Amino acid sequence: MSQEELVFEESQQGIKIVFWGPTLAGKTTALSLFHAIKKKEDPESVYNFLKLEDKATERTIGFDQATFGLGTGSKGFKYHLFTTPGQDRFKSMRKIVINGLHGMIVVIDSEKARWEENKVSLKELFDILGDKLYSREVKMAIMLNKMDLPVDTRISAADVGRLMIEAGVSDKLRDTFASTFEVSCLEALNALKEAWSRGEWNPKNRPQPVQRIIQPIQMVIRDILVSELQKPSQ
Ligand SMILES: Nc1nc2c(ncn2[C@@H]2O[C@H](COP(=O)(O)OP(=O)(O)O)[C@@H](O)[C@H]2O)c(=O)[nH]1
Ligand SMILES: [Mg+2]
Repeated sequence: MSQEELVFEESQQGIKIVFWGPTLAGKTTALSLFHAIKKKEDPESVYNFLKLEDKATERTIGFDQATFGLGTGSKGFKYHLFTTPGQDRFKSMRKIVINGLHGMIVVIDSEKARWEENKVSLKELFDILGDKLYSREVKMAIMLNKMDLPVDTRISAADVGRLMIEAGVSDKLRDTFASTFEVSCLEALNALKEAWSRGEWNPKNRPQPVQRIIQPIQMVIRDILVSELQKPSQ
């Protein structure tokens, strides 16, 4: 099956959410974390997880894709999470991956040195999908990753508005910039490992860094479901 057919087929049922961002921003790590948590808490809700990377270099060679069920033992509703490959040469694949999406997690690399890469990535996103993001047909959350970096080498949520404006994004989405989720996949991974090695895990009281990764994803899922429910039935 070609990648195009796979992406198309997987998104036929349920909802589709895509992680977008420059290469090495942490998209694959965030999706892997989400997958690990679901597998721990509710293994029946995990359908599949496909990570396309070169094992030797750990570099992405395509997109990642994972499918989950909403609620346990549910017959029907599935949600599909995809990541886009960030490298220049994957521009056409990115367009294929975002085809038919309902929601978007925009991953920004908080490292100051990555400001330009973040800008280029945002510009491309809004060139392709700006109308649907402004009209909120596609739901969106912003994940500002790598907040574990030393303060003087990284930006914070307060800088995201400026980054967006520099990338040519209209401030129509000002409230979305303002609700940027500051996360650290690295801290989440450490917290997860530590809790699991102690044999302690309570889904109702997850470690803070882990909860921060889950929140934007849950928010986008909720926003999509609310708007799907409000649509007149066809
Ligand atoms: N310091 C730090 N590094 C991270 C964090 N999240 C991911 N990384 C690292 O950044 C690199 C790229 O991550 P990856 O998930 O493959 O990025 P992708 O290209 O966006 O899929 C890897 O070496 C990760 O270990 C984080 O929160 N903090
Ligand atoms: Mg990746």
